[in-house]
Amino acid sequence: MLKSCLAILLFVACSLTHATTIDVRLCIKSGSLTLSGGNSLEVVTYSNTNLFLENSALLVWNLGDVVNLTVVNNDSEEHGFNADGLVSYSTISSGDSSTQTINLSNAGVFRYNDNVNSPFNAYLGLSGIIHVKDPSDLTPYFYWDIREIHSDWNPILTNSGIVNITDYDPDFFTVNGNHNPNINLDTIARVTGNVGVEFKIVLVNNGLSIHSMHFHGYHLFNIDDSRSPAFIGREKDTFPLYPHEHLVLSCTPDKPGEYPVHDHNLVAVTGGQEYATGMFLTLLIAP
Ligand SMILES: [Cu+2]
Repeated sequence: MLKSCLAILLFVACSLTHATTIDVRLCIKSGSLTLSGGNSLEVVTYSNTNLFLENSALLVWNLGDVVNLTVVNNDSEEHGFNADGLVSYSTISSGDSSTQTINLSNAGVFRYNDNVNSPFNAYLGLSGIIHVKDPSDLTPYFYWDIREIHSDWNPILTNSGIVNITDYDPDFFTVNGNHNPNINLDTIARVTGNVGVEFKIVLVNNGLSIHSMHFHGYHLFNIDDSRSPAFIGREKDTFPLYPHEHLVLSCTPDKPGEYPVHDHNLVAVTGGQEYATGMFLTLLIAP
């Protein structure tokens, strides 16, 4: 009998000389993701609470800390856990768990995912964002975990069925498991700020398609790009993001206003063929 998973959320101030050790428990659970137009689909996610999460947990840890990460598999299939450059687990059987200790010696963004049955388990929701943050960085951060869903696939994949990657034709497009207009209620995603005050956005593409996020109103700087260091430093208003890659953008707004951000591939602004219930949100900048 597995004991229920505990929500462990620690905000710890740390100095460079005193590493803090934190215990984090991620539980693999399946459940229902609410989509636009009253639709819903079964997904599988990593939850850091005792509840099912519609989108895998955002993990923000401090540089220098030590994380004891326990992954509990409450699903009926075997799963794994992998974050390139950080940690990799061997397969975890249904009902089993596995713990590893991670020394956070490098700041940065890491995509985590279930590398079992790749890329389908990660597609089903078993993928997310780890941000190892330098505690001296006090910039407000926002996080966009972007992905698509091919609604025909989920009932097949969650019942151990097989799909053909060449049939991929996604019809729902989400940010943090959410969509326009509800996404603007997600304080992790929805940028709110002030003129002259820098903010940063971490973007991770946990889907299987390329997305290209287009910002109205402002130019942003690419300050971290997993695809190529050659892209870092560019100032632009549209940023392509390839599957399983990440970007970090910086912006210091020069004017107040509410400006849209959306995927320039306009099919991704839809949900169930309805416009504009996909990847569309706004930046709200006060004077
Ligand atoms: Cu536009």
